[in-house]
Amino acid sequence: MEFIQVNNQYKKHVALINLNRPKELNALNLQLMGELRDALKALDEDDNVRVIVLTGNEKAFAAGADIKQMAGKTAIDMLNVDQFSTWDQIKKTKKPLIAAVSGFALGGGCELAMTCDMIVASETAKFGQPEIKIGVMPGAGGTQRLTRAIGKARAMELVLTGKFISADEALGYGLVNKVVPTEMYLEAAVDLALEIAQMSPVAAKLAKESVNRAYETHLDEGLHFERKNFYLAFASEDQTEGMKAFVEKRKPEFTGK
Ligand code: CO8
Repeated sequence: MEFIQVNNQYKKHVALINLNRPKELNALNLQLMGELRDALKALDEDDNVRVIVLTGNEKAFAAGADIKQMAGKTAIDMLNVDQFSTWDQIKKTKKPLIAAVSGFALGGGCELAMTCDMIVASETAKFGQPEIKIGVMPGAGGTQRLTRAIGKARAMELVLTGKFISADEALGYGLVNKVVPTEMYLEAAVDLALEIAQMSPVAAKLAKESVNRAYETHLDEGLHFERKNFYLAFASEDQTEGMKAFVEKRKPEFTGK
């Protein structure tokens, strides 16, 4: 892997992926996205990993798709490269995925953070969809996920002006889960991951899938989907263990079975 670093045993049951193109502010070129897709797939299949944290560096989570790589492309080049199949694959990650964001999360970088399940931000984080300033528009979910996350009026303003919002504004808008001092953003994201990693991995996957379903369907269908996953949880040893441990007044030992 040239543009990312992967640690599948960063902390107990928590894996860490670092975007690693610091000179280019982690601009998301095709190779980086391919590496990220492959790493997430491998971590999703790794039984020891229960939660994944994705981060950049203090200055940038990612400043967007690689503009230099896209600059000379035609519509047909873009169609043929089909970079969004990589994004579709990333979206299929079953385990909880937390973005630890500091500095710039712009364009595709903001879209990547929003593809994660939760965002922990440093107080210096900046979010935005500035594609309009370079004559295009968001293409990896920005118009859809941002609108769902912060509402039409605010999303429209960010997408049409390209302006950035601060971490505190993002918190107020409901885009991020928490804002912490810069020196703590990774630790805070990992703490959240460790908390989730103590839960049943089976239940976590089913619950993640169900929450995401709320964005893709109407209420009746979503409730139906939730119910099926709720029943499915009862097929796990973790359900037996979790409820038994409650009755016996002890901490459950979840195995992911
Ligand atoms: N692509 C390529 N290179 C970049 C990018 C980028 N998105 N962002 C920064 N860089 C490079 C700069 O060119 C510069 O390189 P060099 O030193 O060789 O000139 C280096 O990173 C450092 O950048 P700056 O000198 O510009 O740093 P500043 O601190 O002055 O400015 C900014 C930081 C404000 C973040 C500025 O770099 C900037 O505006 N970057 C572009 C932000 C942007 O427009 N992002 C959206 C890109 S389009 C997009 O994301 C479409 C998504 C849909 C498809 C998704 C598929 C992956």
